[in-house]
Amino acid sequence: MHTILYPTKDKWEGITGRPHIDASQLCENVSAILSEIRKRGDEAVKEYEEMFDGIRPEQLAVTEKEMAEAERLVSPELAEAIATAHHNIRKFHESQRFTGNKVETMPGVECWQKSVPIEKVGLYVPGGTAPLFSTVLMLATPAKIAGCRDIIMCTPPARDGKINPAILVAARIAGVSRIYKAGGVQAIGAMAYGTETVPKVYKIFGPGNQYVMAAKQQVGIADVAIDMPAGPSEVCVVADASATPEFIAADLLSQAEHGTDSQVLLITTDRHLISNVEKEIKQQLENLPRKEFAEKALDNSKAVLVETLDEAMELVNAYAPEHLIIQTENYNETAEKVINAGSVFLGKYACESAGDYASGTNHTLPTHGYATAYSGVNLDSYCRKITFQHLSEQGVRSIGRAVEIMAAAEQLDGHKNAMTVRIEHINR
Ligand code: HSO
Ligand code: ZN
Repeated sequence: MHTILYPTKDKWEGITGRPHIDASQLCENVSAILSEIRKRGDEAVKEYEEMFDGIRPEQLAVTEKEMAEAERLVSPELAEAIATAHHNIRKFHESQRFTGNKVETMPGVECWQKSVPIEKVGLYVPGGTAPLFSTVLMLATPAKIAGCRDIIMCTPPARDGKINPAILVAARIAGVSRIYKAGGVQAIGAMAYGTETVPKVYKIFGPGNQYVMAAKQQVGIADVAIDMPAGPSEVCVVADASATPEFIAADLLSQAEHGTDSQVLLITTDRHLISNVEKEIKQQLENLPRKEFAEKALDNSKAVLVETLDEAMELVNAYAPEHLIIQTENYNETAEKVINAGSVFLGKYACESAGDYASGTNHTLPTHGYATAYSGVNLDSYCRKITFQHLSEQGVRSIGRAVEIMAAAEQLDGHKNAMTVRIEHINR
């Protein structure tokens, strides 16, 4: 970790900036693959599977037999842990249900919103160095609660043609309707356009590498909605002298082990804490199987010493971290200053892992500074708010004149007339 002591504000950009992702070369490759999927459907998906995942799936859809086999392969202990996590994720996302009120804006003019689920959603779950079946729960559980009719999922098979059994078990528990063996750009294309086997969806969710992201962005222009843009995962820890270095080191490492491009930032008011955390990191790294990833990520990470917690929080808000852990004596007070963050963890016991897996909050969150404008995935991500209105005769009397005058001023006589014929009707 690089230590930065009392940086002045003109140095902040160097701390908050993310590495620039050059997507131009990548975009061409991605759009070439997408257009093949659009043209040739299943056949193209299978070809790219063979090219990129080293296996040509005989059929894309996961069978009932494969689901049953997965259930046998997952240990009862793991199945129970998944059930615990699912219980909490469901409980928290159920509490997000929307109840719209009818509002009478003027006598006889009633307006209201109704939350209606998106009928067809597509979830993407990456394979990669560690198959993250927890992401299945995070994406599918709220989709099910929202009432989405078709919840499909794409995930790449391993070289033996199989999908990690925990991914399949999590999908079953969370209520995924259909699973397909496809990864990368080809999976995104299949869900965006539809193929003979994979149905077209209206919105695509889920993380992925740069190619998956680029694909989501491209299909997101005209073909489907997407959850959010994304970059590498990141955590920011704010701590004062009351914090426990052992916990902070563990939190930073838990993020760093995700991948070499993970972002880790420690902001503190206590100079000693930095060296103590560094000592702890060294020790804990020794026993970390994913040490190599973590070390590389830490090479690009920073520990920043600031004067006050207010200044710390200003820097946090400028950075807009995906995850923010606050380990200060008065963490509730510190937390009141949060403006830009994806998900916030308070006190010394709320580690990011709690939210990554089992507390109930969602772990699909805005990265790369998008926390300035985006929320993480939640129940609303799977719904649209449709507005309704009703006007009585009295309602026409209430706003009819205003509508006529505004329409005339916009020189839209057709608009004006739609109200005028009604005013005349009720005056007849
Ligand atoms: N920290 C990741 C989610 C995750 N961690 C899944 C472990 N498994 C992004 O929020
Ligand atoms: Zn994680």
